[in-house]
Amino acid sequence: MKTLLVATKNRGKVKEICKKLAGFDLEVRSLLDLDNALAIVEDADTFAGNAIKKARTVSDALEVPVLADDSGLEVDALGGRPGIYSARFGGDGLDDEARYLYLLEQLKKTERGDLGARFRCAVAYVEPGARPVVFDGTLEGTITFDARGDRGFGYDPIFIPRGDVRTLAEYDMEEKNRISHRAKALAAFVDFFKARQS
Ligand code: ITT
Repeated sequence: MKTLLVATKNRGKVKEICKKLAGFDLEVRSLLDLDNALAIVEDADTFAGNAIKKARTVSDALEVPVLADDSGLEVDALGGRPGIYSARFGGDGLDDEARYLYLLEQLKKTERGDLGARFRCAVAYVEPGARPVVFDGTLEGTITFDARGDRGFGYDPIFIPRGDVRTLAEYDMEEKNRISHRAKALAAFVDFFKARQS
């Protein structure tokens, strides 16, 4: 069985990616399984750029194929922030709840009624010596001040996918994995991967 290394330390991402790639003849590993502390500098100004940096850094260091995910939440009333800064919004050292509460505080300050938002995900796949391939996914929705749900991770408790009344944190993983930004990007990766193997 082939091993696919995913260049992430985010446990929420690892769970969703493993589930999405289950049934494939692949052993999925993440940076959480390695002792190797690789320094990855995420200084690109797009999701795709950062996903490529993560995948390329790890693939070059370990000389294996690597998948990476860069993702985040864009809030219209905040001019698209936090976007690529989603993991660090409000500063280091905040947990997920403190971070989404910080976002809600920023949103209150704008005094705009616009609650439109979207999750974005770029998945990059890099093989040693090959050019990176990138797949994108988006999930449109709105922000709610009534945070609820205890599944998922990150900003899920304050995000309501378009056409629903539940937050993403009220979805079980299978359901989130059918509609999410990450699921869409991974589905495109799976198509690419399958086509290459046949
Ligand atoms: P790695 O770089 O190790 O993969 P990270 O969490 O730092 O982990 P990113 O730089 O891509 O990853 O930041 C993504 C952030 O966007 C993540 O920490 C969450 O705050 C948010 N996010 C992304 N996808 C999400 C999802 O499906 N649900 C909720 N929040 C999400």
